[in-house]
Amino acid sequence: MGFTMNVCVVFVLTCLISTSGRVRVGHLNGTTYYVTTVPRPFNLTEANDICKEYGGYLWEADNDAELRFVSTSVNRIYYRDHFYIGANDVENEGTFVYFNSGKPMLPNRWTRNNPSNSGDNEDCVELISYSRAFNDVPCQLDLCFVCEREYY
Ligand SMILES: [Ca+2]
Ligand SMILES: [Ca+2]
Repeated sequence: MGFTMNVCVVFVLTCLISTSGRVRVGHLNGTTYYVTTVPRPFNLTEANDICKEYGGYLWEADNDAELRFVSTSVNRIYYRDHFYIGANDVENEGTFVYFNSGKPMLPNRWTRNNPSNSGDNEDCVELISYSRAFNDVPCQLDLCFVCEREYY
């Protein structure tokens, strides 16, 4: 009986993840965070639309508590540690803003020697979860991304 139950639970979870293409990573202060499960080149509009299908938008870290929570949560439940977030400097090189709100990105939370704009081609931003910090990267890397949804 216990064994059968476990198999069912695992099966249901697998189905949910494979059909929706996302994993819920946690919930903090009225917001739920998700990561996608299939790494792919990043298109901000397209990715934000995918987050909208989940009722949210691309993740915008508003403060250190949120950055810490999301980093720790993805480390705990997921085997990837690099994720695109909803920030970019496409419009104005070196000025990073959030895609959905247009607000300035959380300042001074870069990994060492970043933002570097290496190869003059780093206009998207990844979270490096074990560093709890960001790095500017090309938008064409195969990465999953983080969505957030305000919880009702
Ligand atoms: Ca750049
Ligand atoms: Ca960089």
